[in-house]
Amino acid sequence: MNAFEFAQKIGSFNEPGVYLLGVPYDGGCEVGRGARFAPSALRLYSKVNETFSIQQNLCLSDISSIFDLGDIKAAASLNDADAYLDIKEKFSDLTQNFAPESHCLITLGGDHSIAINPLSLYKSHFNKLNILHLDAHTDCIDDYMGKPHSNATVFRHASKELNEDQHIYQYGIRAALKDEYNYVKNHPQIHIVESLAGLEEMISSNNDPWYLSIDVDFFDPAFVPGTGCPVPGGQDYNTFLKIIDFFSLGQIVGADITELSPPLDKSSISTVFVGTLLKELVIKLANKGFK
Ligand SMILES: [Mn+2]
Repeated sequence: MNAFEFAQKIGSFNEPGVYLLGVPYDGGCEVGRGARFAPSALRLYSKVNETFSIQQNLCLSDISSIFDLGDIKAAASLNDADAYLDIKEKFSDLTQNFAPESHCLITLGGDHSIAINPLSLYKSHFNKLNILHLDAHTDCIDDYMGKPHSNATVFRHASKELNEDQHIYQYGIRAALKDEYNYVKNHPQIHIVESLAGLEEMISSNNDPWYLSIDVDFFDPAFVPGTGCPVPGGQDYNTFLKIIDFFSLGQIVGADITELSPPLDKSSISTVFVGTLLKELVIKLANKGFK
């Protein structure tokens, strides 16, 4: 496995810093698979992408505290349901030494079902937590096509384990089933944010830690066609830059990026888009300094 060009290979949580972890699993995806190839495509793209961020005036190569944990893989012989559980167990083992004051984890899918692992980890470590979910979908279906653990159900599961000081804010939502949408609207701790100005207000007025969960179909298919469930009417790259700029340093404590599907990305533009987004996010999270 190639490591990210800008990261040091590492086997476990140790030194303070930002940690990248690939989860090449797309068994939670019923249509448009291929997200299992995203971690390796993003690592490969990091070899050619510029390491300097003009927006943040900082260079990845000047930051020493970025680590690549490699990938968590399920055994190839397992069916989807068993592979999902195998990954859950391996993620739990790997994060035994995760310390929220010293470590920041960015998990790279895979389909969005894998996000249940970092979401559970962060919910267990942060009594007060805001989860910003950027997605075209609410991912709150109860049981999708007979599959309880899929990319369409992950936030339904996550929403069941929230304490009263943990909230989910969803932005970019533009596709849902009626029942799913009603569930979200009636859940006291899931909030659909309607505008960018509203999101800015929400973030600037809430200093509790934020976790960022990104499905790349948040973006318009014109920009990111390489994803399993594209929905028209999405956001653009500059909106993402504005969103991360709403956060003060240290306010984002972890993130996941899911649903990039390289086999559906014929021109590679989606990998370029997500690889560049990842660079900005890593710089933003690493810039706070670690002790
Ligand atoms: Mn989605």
